[in-house]
Amino acid sequence: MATAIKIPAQLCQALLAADGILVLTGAGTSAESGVPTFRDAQTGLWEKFRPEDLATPQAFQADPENVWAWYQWRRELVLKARPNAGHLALASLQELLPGLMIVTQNVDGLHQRGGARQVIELHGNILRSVCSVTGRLISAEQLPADGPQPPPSPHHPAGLARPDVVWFGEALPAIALNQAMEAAERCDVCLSIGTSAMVEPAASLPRMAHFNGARVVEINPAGTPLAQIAHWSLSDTSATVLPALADSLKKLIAQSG
Ligand code: BV8
Repeated sequence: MATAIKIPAQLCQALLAADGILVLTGAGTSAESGVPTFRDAQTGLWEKFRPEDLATPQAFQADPENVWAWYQWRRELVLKARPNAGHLALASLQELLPGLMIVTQNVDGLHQRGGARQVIELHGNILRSVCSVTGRLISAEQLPADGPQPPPSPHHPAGLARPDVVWFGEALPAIALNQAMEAAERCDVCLSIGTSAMVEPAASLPRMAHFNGARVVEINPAGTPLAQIAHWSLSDTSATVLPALADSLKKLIAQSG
C-alpha cells in the first residue's frame, strides 16, 4: 500500500486564499498514462534518435517521412492512452479553485480528456495537423488514410501535412504565451508539475511568478532547477500528489462550511 503523501496545511490555505493560481504541466503528468516523457530514452524504432533532434523544422525538411512516422507513432500512443488520476484531480481542482489556470507544455490533449475545462497549450497539439507552408489547419477529412508519407497539404501546392506542434526554434503561439505570462505575473501560487523546467520560454513561467511574489510549488519525483525557488517541493508523482491535494482541499472547504 503506497504511503499517502502529506499535503502541507499551509499550501492548502495558500491555494484557498489565492486570487490567481498558475499550473504549468509537463510530460511527467502524462507518464502514468503510459505516454513516455520527452526526455525518457526513446524506445524501439526511435531509440537511436533524440526527441530534440526530431522535433525541429530542419529534421522535417531533411526527412519528412521519418519525422511524420515518429509523430504517427506518438499519436497512436496518445490515442490509446487514458487520462490518469493526476489529470482527473487537476480537473476537480479547477472546479474547486476558480482562479486556477492550466498551462501545459504537453501536446497530448490528456488534460482536456481528463475533464479540464480551459487548457492553454503552449506547444500545440499532436492530434491536429497543419500545412507546412501556410500553417493552416488541415481537417481529418482532408487527410487521406494513414500512410508512411506526410500527405500533401490541401492549402498549398508545395505544402505537406505536419503536426500542429511547436518545434524547437519555432515561436510559441503568441496568444497562448501572452495568457501564460500574464498569469505568471498575477498569480499568488504557481504549481510546476511534471516538468524538468528546461525548455524555454515555458520554464521561465514559474521564475516569473516567483519574481512577482508568488509561492512556487513543485510536484516531481525528481529534483529540477526550480527547487531553489520552490516554497514547497512535493517529491512524488502527479497521480499521487494531485488526488491527495484535491482531497485535502475538499476536507478543508467542508470544515469551513
Ligand atoms: C523558441 C512540442 C524562439 C514538440 C516541444 C539555450 C537556452 C535556453 C533556451 C534555448 C537554448 N537553446 C535553444 C533554446 C530555445 C529552445 C529550448 O528551450 N531548448 C532547450 C532544449 C534548451 N526553445 C525553443 O526552441 C522554443 N522556441 O525559443 O523560439 C523564437 C522566437 C520568435 C521567433 C522564432 C523563434 C520552442 C520550445 C518548444 C519545443 N517543443 N514540444 C513535440 O512534443 O514533439 S518541447 C518538449 O519539451 C515537450 O513539449 C515537453 O513538454 C517539453 C518540456 O519537457 P518536459 O515536459 O519537462 O518533459 P521532460 O521529459 O523534460 O521532463 C519530464 C519531467 O517529469 C521530469 O522532471 C521527470 O522527473 C518528471 N516526471 C516523470 N514522471 C513523473 C514526473 N513528474 C510527475 N509525475 C510523474 N509520474
